[in-house]
Amino acid sequence: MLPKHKTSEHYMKDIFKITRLLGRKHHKSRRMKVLSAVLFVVNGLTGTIVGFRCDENAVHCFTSLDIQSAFTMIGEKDIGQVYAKDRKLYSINPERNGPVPIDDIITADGWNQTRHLITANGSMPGPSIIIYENQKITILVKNHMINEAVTIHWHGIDQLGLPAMDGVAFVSQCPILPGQTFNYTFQPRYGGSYWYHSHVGNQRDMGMYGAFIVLRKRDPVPFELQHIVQIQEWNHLYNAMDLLYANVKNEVKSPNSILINGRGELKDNLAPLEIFHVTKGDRCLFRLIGVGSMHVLLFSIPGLKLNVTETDGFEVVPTVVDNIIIYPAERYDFELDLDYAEERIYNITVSILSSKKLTIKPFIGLGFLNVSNSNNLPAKVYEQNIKSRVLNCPFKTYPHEEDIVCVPVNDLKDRGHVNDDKFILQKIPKLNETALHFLNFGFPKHNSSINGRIFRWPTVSALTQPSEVDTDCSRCTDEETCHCSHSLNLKTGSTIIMVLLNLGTGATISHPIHMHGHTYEVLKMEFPEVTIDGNFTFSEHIECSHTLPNIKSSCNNARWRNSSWNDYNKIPGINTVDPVRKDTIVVPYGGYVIIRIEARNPGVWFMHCHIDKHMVDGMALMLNESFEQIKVPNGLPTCHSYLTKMSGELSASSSPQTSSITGKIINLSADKLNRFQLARTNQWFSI
Ligand SMILES: [Cu+2]
Repeated sequence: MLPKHKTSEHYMKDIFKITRLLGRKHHKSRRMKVLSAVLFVVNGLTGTIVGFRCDENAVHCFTSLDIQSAFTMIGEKDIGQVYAKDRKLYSINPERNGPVPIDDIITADGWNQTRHLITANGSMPGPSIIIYENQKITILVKNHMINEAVTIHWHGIDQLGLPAMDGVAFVSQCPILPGQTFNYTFQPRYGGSYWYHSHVGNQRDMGMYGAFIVLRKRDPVPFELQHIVQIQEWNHLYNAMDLLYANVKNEVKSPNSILINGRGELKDNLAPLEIFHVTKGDRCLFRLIGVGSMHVLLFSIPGLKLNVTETDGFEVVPTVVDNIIIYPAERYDFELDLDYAEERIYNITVSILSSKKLTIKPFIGLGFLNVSNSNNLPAKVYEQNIKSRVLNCPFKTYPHEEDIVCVPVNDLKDRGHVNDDKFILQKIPKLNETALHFLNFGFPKHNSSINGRIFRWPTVSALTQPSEVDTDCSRCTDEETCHCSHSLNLKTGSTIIMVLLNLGTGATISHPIHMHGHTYEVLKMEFPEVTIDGNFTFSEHIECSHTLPNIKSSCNNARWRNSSWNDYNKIPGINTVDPVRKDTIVVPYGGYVIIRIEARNPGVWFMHCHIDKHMVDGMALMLNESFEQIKVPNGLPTCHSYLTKMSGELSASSSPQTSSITGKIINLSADKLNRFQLARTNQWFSI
């Protein structure tokens, strides 16, 4: 047992270690503030996310999400407007003495000016939804807003055979209008940490997100010892009008703060923070979810190592690191080995990294880990390591940081728990055919795009009204960009190799690329060479143009420089044995990622950068997969632009406001596939 007096001594060491590792430019007042912050937390602040948990023995569970406006820093009834002080909240109502309960108040960073949010069930994060593998779940999403349409996407769930449940407005469904309710019913097949969020505009940046956890009955850590950690940067401008105004004035500002489970602090305001409780002798699992809008975050618990066991719902060989770099939409599950923990409160820190070279800024995100030790267990001491291991760097070596060892995400290896057949649709036979696609994510000619195609959103649901979508991108050339509803046809049963690249004139920062409807195997990641001074040398494995050097080309039509690599098995460094699977991967600035899927999940699947602004501006496309085999629920509502003719294709009845997937399933014919591809003949779509 450690003598009690060591606790505070070690705590001070911890404070200074954080300062050394993450905040070299930190000044003394910040250190003192962190110390006082912890003292307030000892008084018993806590934070919980109330959610829905499906009974372990249930076959089909039901819950609902009420999408509604909400406001920060306002309590119910006589509480009214509140302000933060000493990690507590107080009402400005003079008749309310003393602190008010914090659980029902959305504090965000405790900024005294109320912000308008869009939430599920009035909380931020929204309620966590927790079910077991292969349980069916029905979630009624009711839109209670008066001004805005909404949809909910279940991020990371592949929606096998149920593409209409994917929740992308104008891709997999018509948006849910004010007053309407949509019935999402689906059956997640494999366990892991997922999340849900709005897929309309930038609503998720306004609070419309929550955790979606799929438990495995064989999971080694009991549910009661699992914790959800949702981290994000917070910007007081993150609503559509403020962002637009800031763009017009060309003054988009850096984030104001960082939130952990919806709680953070603005400068020195001592707003309530999140605290997690663990006990020595227990196993404990943390499900880290990047719910941010655009910034790259560095997560750590200084003094404790993170044993990463999963990413994006995929189990990996446990890998010990000190810090995790997390981009928007990624998930990393880790365990803490509490044998090494002392009985005390540890800081949980989150820093913002600059967008290109990931320069580490002083941490502004703070939460707490309270370790108790009721059985007086001793604490082991880690072997002394001078260098800090950082998971998920988008380069081989960290610029300007000699003490950091980069652990690329493809160093994570398949743990072998998952039978590959779980990931594919058994009903569709596998063909002995492979297609190769190069997709360049960037800003050629300053346009957010994929292969120079700036995504134009359909004005109907592409899944149900394919003939009304113009997918013609022929005005794009090898060097010129264009606007179009970019889609990529994937042949049923074929193997798809995608080279996701970030090269050419539009390569400026790394992008987290998310694919709906699949998780993909990460067969290879190629990073730029970086000198300690921060000079990048881009990969030359890819040829952007026959006539221009890569740095002068838009790189809209890339190919391997060595054509023998068209057979992906011949690419040096390819891993087809134990690759990690992801649904969101960082495509490194100056490099590329090779991924593989099998086209055996028919649907129209969105693929896009998960930096919201990049997606909204056009870095997105639709995967038009096995279209002739797509099944959609009978009676799924359709919608039309006012400029189009009625399609009438699926409208057997007048549009119901509630979809039902209990109706008979109908097949879209091959004829409609052709119309999807040939819809450009419709004059209304010519611009
Ligand atoms: Cu991006």
